[in-house]
Amino acid sequence: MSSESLERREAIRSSRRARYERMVEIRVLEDAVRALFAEGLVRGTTHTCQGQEAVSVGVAVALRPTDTVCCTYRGHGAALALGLTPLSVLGEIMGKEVGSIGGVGGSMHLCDTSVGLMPTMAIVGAGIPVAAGAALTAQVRGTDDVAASIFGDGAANIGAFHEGINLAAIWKLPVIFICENNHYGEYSRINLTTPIENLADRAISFNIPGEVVDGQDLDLVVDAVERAALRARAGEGPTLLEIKTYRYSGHSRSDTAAYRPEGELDEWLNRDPINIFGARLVAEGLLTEAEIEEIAADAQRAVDEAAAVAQDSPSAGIATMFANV
Ligand SMILES: Cc1ncc(C[n+]2csc(CCOP(=O)(O)OP(=O)(O)O)c2C)c(N)n1
Ligand SMILES: [Mg+2]
Repeated sequence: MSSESLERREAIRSSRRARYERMVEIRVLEDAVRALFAEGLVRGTTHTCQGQEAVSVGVAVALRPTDTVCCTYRGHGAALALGLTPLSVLGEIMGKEVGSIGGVGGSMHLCDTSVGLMPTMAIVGAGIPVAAGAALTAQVRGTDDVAASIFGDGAANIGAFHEGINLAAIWKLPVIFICENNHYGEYSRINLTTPIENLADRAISFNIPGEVVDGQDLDLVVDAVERAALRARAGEGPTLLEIKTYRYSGHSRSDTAAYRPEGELDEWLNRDPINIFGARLVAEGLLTEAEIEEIAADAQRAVDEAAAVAQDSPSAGIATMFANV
């Protein structure tokens, strides 16, 4: 699994077409997760990231596999982008032995350290101090690796956000704080919970750079994360990136997101990250319209196949539960 994850990671680092394919794969897999959940094949709860694919892929392109990434329970996209296969992700989500950690973690705890993915976390903001810790490791060991924490807009109102960033700023830790602002924390729109327009402005209070990034444009996400990584590798300390995006689905499970203002979803669908990047690759002569169709069909086939294999695989047994204790 590890070498396959690394190969998949290398693919998006070196090829723009592969970046497009990976975003499509994420979209198709997330749609499949919702369907599998509805069929009762995913237990507990699950949080999907349709609409936010450019953030996941952008971060994975800009970082190296030796860098550390912490992310949230909405982490299927980040895991696929970093290199995990559809089978290891779907297997984990379905609680199967073929999953990335043998099915004991499920949807909210994907992990593959061969590509730098720490166990994803269900506690809002929890990855922020952990990423600062991973960055401290790199600093103490004298490597030029960096750490990144991907967290939501809601996490910017959590104590760990302030503690983690403050510590990283004062010690100039090589870490990138990536706030994936999808405009909602559970069922509340950001304007109802947060009194400022741009969360990146909070960087001022830590005396670090803060930048608002258009999360619907993959190339802009890659550029911003690359710049922050360069800064961190050069010993200049952390950066706060606020990547503005939108989650097309509800918060979790069967949430239909009826609380959204009318027309808001359509506005964001008009700037879909997959369509924007696909059109750019067509304009660059790297893709044809026919290939766009083929890529969608191939992704659907691969995800359906992975789902079928996962479904036929054994569930995590009692022994697995104690294996890493
Ligand atoms: C410390 C903590 N408080 C509350 C919760 C319940 N909770 C789960 S998800 C969530 C919303 C977080 O929103 P955001 O950070 O914007 O991430 P998103 O779900 O939009 O990706 C909350 C409040 C939690 N898991 N952890
Ligand atoms: Mg949010």
